[in-house]
Amino acid sequence: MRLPVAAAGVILAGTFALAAPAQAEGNLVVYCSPQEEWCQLMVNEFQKATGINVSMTRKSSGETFAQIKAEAANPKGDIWWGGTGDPHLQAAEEDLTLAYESPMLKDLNDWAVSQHKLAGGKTVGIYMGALGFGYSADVLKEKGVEGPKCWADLVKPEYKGEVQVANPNSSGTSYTFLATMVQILGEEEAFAYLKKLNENINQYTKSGAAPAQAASRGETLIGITFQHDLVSTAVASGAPMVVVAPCEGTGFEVGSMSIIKGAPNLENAKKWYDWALTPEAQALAAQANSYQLPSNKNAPVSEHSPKISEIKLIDYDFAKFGSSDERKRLLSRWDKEIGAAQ
Ligand code: S7P
Repeated sequence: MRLPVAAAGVILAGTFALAAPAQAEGNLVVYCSPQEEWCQLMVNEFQKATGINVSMTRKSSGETFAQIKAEAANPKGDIWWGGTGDPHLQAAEEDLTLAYESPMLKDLNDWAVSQHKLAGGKTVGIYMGALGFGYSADVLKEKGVEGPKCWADLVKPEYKGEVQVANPNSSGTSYTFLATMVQILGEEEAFAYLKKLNENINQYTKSGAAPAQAASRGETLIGITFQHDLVSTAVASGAPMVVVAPCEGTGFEVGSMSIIKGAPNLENAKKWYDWALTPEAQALAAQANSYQLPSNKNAPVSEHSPKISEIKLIDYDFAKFGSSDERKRLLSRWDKEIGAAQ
């Protein structure tokens, strides 16, 4: 998919107005894992709608999981909003988050409710997005190489030093990539592939979306990220990004939300949870240049959102790859065999 950048430059205006209560209604601490711009807009609109004073920290999915775990004896956060579903499932299994039945559940797509059921009610899907990779058509032309179409292409010698992806310890995107390759190729072949790919990698970044931004600036030819992050980059930078849905098929995330066990402001965490599942709150994504598929069936889908029905998705096994043992084991194998070779 090649983005019509001129058309993509228009960011949707707000489609609703939230009531603005006058008085302060207590506090809420949000740990936020999507892009900063979206986190900030959510916080501002929630504060306006409820009068609750929000303090927000933005960190990648793996980093947020590690923080919640480190704080378990004395929780400081109330709600973890966004980030890939696997570490939310791990948090549920490790009893770091709380079960909650929102009245909004009935309005959600099946894939969002499945996540809730899988975690015994301790997490819920808020958006969905497919993994892929992308490059700038201008940079490709300068380099004089063919554009890759498949995961298998990324290990070709012509892309030596030209591929960027995040570190799967900090980044949910990169863990999704690791789990996707294991599911497509089988574990042994996947690690052989990752070792070969390592020869073409110029940097393992901390944040999952960073390789898309680097590709738009020509700092790397290819960035492996979620496809919606490549779209956001194209819209923000105007670079002629080519978004690739890999020919073998690809994995996807169910971006999730969880209430932290021991939340100091539990009632306000539930208010955020219910509000974040409304069509109005989910419509804020496009205003913040974020193009995941929303989980509420009545939320608008941006014209810039990658068309999930046209992407060959694998049957991603969230129960297995979101389980504590499997995530720890795969990350530790990645550290030994790939990270250590850096
Ligand atoms: O940019 C949006 C997004 O890709 O960020 C979330 C997630 O935290 C990925 O970032 P990291 O790889 O840095 O953890 C995704 O859930 C979301 O779609």
